[in-house]
Amino acid sequence: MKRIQVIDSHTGGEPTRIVIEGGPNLGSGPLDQRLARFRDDFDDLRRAVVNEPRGSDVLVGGLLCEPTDPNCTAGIIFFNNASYLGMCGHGTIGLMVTLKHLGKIEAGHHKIETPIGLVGADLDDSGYVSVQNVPSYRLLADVKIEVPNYGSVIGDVAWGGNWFFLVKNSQEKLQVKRASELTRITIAIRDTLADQGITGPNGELVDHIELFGPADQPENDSRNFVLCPGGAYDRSPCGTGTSAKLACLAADNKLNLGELWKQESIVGSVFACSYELAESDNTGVEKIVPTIRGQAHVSGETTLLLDPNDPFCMGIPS
Ligand code: PYC
Repeated sequence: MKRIQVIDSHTGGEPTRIVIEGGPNLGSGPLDQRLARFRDDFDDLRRAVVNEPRGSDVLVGGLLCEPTDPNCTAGIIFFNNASYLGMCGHGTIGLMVTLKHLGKIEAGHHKIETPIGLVGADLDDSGYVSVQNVPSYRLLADVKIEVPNYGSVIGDVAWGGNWFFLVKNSQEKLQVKRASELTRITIAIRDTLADQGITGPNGELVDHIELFGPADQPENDSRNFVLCPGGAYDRSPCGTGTSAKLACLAADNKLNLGELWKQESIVGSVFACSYELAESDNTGVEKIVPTIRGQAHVSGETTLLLDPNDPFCMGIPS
């Protein structure tokens, strides 16, 4: 019987499961190489941790890794029911609160290694975390697509640590009771983008779709609905999705440097965000460094049992 120790938390309603013991041995190379090894040699463990019957489509997993850089507090590889994530904002907030819960860190500034680069994370005594995400940018503006049985949709393609399509002309009411309908619509948008070959610069699938509408609460700037790659919707405002949103707002001169943007999720949780300009990386593309601030709560300490006699030991493929 294999045992995997995990800590569960949620960030604004969106769950994170951090594997702290019993995960695959991926060696000590750079995290992008360790992610490739996870995918190639241990993908069944990804499913075992996050898929049903132990997990659910909503759950984001994170494998806690030794960082290669001794100045980093931790390394992390995020994954979900479909695949692996470059970065995860709500998951990084969950990771920090998890490490605090385990007594491994104190409040203060920390650097975290991810497969797509370093991120910063400031943990408060109050349990709030401000994540300084990877440089984010808008790739394409005002892309118009015809979505079968739905109509014309206009949006931007942007990177915030994952690839997003941010719909600009949605009139959909963003209510949690409409989650099934919003999921159906955003899956149709995602499929149309793929059919039309609208991708990231190296053919990456634009696999996260965001709808925006007016905030419910007057102190917030916007409400969103975010479709994740495996078909679930993000209960939090989505850290990487809000980073992509900030990149679009900055590109349109609709949000100034350092100005606060309060993004509300479909369940009403909020990330308070702002951006700075990123250092030039010689690509000729202006990028921003978003800061995403939110709160997570630890919700479980669990040992997962992987019984080889269980026909669904390695999870139900989704
Ligand atoms: O917070 O970045 C995020 C995220 C990505 C997928 C689910 N949450």
